[in-house]
Amino acid sequence: MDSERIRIERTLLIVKPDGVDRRLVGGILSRIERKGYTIECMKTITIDRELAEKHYAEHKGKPFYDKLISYITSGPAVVAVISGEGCVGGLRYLMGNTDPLKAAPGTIRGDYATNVTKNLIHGSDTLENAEREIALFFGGE
Ligand code: DAT
Ligand code: MG
Repeated sequence: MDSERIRIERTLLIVKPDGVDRRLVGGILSRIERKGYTIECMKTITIDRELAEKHYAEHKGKPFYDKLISYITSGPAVVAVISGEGCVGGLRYLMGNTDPLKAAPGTIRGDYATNVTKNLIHGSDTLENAEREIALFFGGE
């Protein structure tokens, strides 16, 4: 076995408000666990504007920014730290394209969503952002 390939990572998962509202949390977590990843910790919170703006700071000024912030703060979301081998990229692959209409069938967004704003799920895009986002949502816990 090539043990050098095994790199255990951590990433931040958010099941966004429409995922909670549509009762898709269990189905989404089930796919992530079935892949082989571990739910390290998890909570349901309504993300406030200040936290949302920190989380999505890189998108400030973009045409979809206001819609994104009002959507992510619109109701309860489930936030979790996921761990496992290569899970930063691995979770992104399970999620599918940002635009659910371009996401392949078999991916979470491809199977359960149609709208680019209500795209159900967030996963950190780099190791560096994963650590930043985990600190933002779970710092001090
Ligand atoms: P991802 O969530 O796949 O990492 P992103 O970081 O580029 O995508 O964008 C963050 C969120 O912003 C995304 O989940 C949905 C929204 N968004 C991105 N591009 C958009 C667009 N062109 N129109 C509307 N919303 C968009
Ligand atoms: Mg992103």
